[in-house]
Amino acid sequence: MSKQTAIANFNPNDIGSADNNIFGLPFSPADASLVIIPAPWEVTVSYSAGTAAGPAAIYEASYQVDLYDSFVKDAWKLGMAILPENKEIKSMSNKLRKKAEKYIDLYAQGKSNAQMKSIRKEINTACKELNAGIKKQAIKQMNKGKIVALLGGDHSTPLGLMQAIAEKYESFAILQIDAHADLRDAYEGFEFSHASIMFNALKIPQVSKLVQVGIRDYCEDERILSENDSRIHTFYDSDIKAQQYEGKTWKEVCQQIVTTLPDTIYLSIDIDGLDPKLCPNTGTPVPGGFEFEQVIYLVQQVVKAGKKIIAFDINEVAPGKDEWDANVGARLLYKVANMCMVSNGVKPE
Ligand SMILES: [Mn+2]
Repeated sequence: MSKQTAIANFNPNDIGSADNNIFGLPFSPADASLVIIPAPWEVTVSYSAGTAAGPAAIYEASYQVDLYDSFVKDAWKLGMAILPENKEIKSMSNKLRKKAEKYIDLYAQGKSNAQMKSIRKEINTACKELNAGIKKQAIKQMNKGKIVALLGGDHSTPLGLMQAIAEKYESFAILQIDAHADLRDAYEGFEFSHASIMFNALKIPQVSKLVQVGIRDYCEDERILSENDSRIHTFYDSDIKAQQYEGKTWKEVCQQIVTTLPDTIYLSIDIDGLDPKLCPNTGTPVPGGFEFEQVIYLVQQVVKAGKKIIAFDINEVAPGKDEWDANVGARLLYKVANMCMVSNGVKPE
C-alpha cells in the first residue's frame, strides 16, 4: 500500500486499531516518511532497570494518544511507523544485564579481578556490536529516503544512529535534554555506558556542537570538560531555574538555547530531563527538570527558527507497574516525531 492509499482508507477520529502500526497509524515502515528503530537494551543501567521494556510499553501506550496535534496540521498524515523489535537485542540485553549487575556489585565494593575483567570485555564488545547493528539499520532506512528515529532502551543506544547520521551530514549539533551530562569517559568500566553517550558522541568528527539542557546531576570532571571543550554548551537546570525565578520567561530561555544551535540538529531526549513525576520509573531519576509542555515548547521554538531536526532519539523510559511513564513517553514521541518531520519539509499527503 502506498502512503496516499493508507491515508485515504483511514479515519483518524476512530480509536486506534491494534492491527495498525504505532499510534494505530495505517503506515508500514515501507511507506512511512519517518521510521522508528526500537532498541530494547539496558546492559549498563546502573541504578534501576526496566528501560529495555520501554519501546514495547510505549508502543502499547501509543494507541491511547489522540492523533490531533494542535501544532502540526493533519499530523497523522505525515506518516510514521516503527520497525519490529529485534528479539536478539532484547535477549542479549537480558543476559548481559545479569552479568553487569554482578560486575557493578563487585565494582562498588572496590574489587578488581579477572572475572570482572572478562565480564567488562564481553559487555564492551556486545555494546560495540549493538552500535554497529543500529548504525547499519539506520543507514539502510536513510538510503530508502526515510527520516530515522530511535526509541531506547538506555541512553547508550543512540550512538549507532548518530554515527549513521554522520555519514550523511558533514556537520551537525546534538541538542540533548537530560538530567545528566553523560560526559563520562567510561562509567564503572563500561566504555559504552549510558553515562558516556555524549562523551562518545563527541568523538564523531561531524558533531560540531553539543548543547545540553536541564543538566542537574554531574561530576566535577564532566563540569570541567563542558567548560574546556568549546563545542559543549551546557544549560544547567539550576541556571535555567535561577533565570526564571528572577523573572525571565521560558520563551526567553528557549531563545538563548536556540541561538546556540546551528541549522542542522540531532535531538537526543533522555526522559529523565523531565520532572521525575513524569518518569518515576526511569533508571536514574533526579529532582528538578521540565514540565512536558516546556520540552514541547522548546522543540517548537527550534522548528519555528527554521532548524532541521535530522534525527532524534527518546530513551530511558521504563514502564514500571502502571502505564504512566509509557503514556508520557508515547505522547512525547508523537509530538517530537511530528515536529521532526515538519522540520524536514514532510507534507501531510
Ligand atoms: Mn542520559
